[in-house]
Amino acid sequence: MSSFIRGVFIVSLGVIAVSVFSADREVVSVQQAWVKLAPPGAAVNAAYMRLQNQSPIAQTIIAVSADCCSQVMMHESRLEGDSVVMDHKERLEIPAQSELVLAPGGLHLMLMGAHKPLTMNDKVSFVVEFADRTQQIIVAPVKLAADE
Ligand SMILES: [Cu+2]
Repeated sequence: MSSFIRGVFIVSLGVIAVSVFSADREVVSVQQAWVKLAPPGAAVNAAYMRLQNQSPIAQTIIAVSADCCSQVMMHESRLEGDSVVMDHKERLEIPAQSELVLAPGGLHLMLMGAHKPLTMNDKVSFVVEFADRTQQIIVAPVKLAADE
């Protein structure tokens, strides 16, 4: 219960901050954002997207929150022997004038502690916080697979 309350509190703060800062930030454009529909009973969901940085300086994501869930972590999947393991990332860097791809089998956002199970076509609203303290909202639908 306490973690649920903390999650709501953080999201509220995020919304207030975004209304102040959103005009500053058109540096990163986001394409093909989606949240993978999880099997019934799953405790977590994963989100994927392409982040394009048109600016001449690298952009670094230091934290992400979402309205659906008490916590969002930045992860990278990799093979270790026959099993897939996930490394926790403290930050995600989008190189200058380049892009960072979050896709199944690699980098992803891990959504923990959903307030209710996510279902097809739900929209998840993320608040992404960058190292320069600006924030950006990303909205992603829940789907079975990425668009082709
Ligand atoms: Cu993960």
